[in-house]
Amino acid sequence: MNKVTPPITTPLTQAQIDQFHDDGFLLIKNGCSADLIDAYNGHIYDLRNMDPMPEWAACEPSKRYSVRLFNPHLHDGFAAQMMKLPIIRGTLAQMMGREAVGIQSMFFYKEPGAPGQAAHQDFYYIKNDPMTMIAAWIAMEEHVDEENGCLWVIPKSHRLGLLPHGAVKNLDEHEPWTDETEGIDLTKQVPVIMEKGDILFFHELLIHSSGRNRSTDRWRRSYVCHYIREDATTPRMDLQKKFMLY
Ligand SMILES: O=C(O)CCC(=O)C(=O)O
Repeated sequence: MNKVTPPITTPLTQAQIDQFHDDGFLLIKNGCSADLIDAYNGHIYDLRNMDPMPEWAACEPSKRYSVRLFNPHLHDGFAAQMMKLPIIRGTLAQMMGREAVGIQSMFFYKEPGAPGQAAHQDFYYIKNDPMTMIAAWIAMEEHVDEENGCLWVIPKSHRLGLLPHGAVKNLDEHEPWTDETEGIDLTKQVPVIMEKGDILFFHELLIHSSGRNRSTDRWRRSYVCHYIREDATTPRMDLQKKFMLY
């Protein structure tokens, strides 16, 4: 018997779809319930708190809550389910005009003091064809703001095309091992203040960054997944597995 495709939701109004294409990002308030976020946070904490840590999640024990967990959805059922939230599936299909598939996930703990990410465009790191990639960034804290290292974006910068990237300049704020977009006016960045369960969708060419977590007692956890249209491909060998969202 043929498998029936589960019905898909249409969470966005036409005005929201237009806003996403116009600005390069769209914030959905309360996209995920707080108790689901709490359960996922607890689960992810337990993974890195294990001794020994599972091989796929392992890092230097002193850095267990500063180093991001990379691609947990490939190893962990809870992480895979969080990549497939129905609101994300429906939103992406409306933005892309067709079903999306997940290709990458990252869980950021960003404990107090942890550095942020220098300004960049995701397409610089993850080429894909046709260019359809969108990120869904889920806030996993009560408050995500300038102090604990929220995301900053340059509205409409996705219209600039792919810009050159070079060495990170401000090592006080940002991890040194990434690259930074060059030749842009960073004063145009605006902070995206979020609350637990809010989901920010953003275009692969949107310039975005985050600062160091300068709070003394607040983490800045987030779960970020990257999606491409179901018919698109990426040459990245580590991201070949396409995760259906149903
Ligand atoms: O969450 C952050 O601090 C940065 C995330 C980011 O740059 C990304 O997902 O591409």
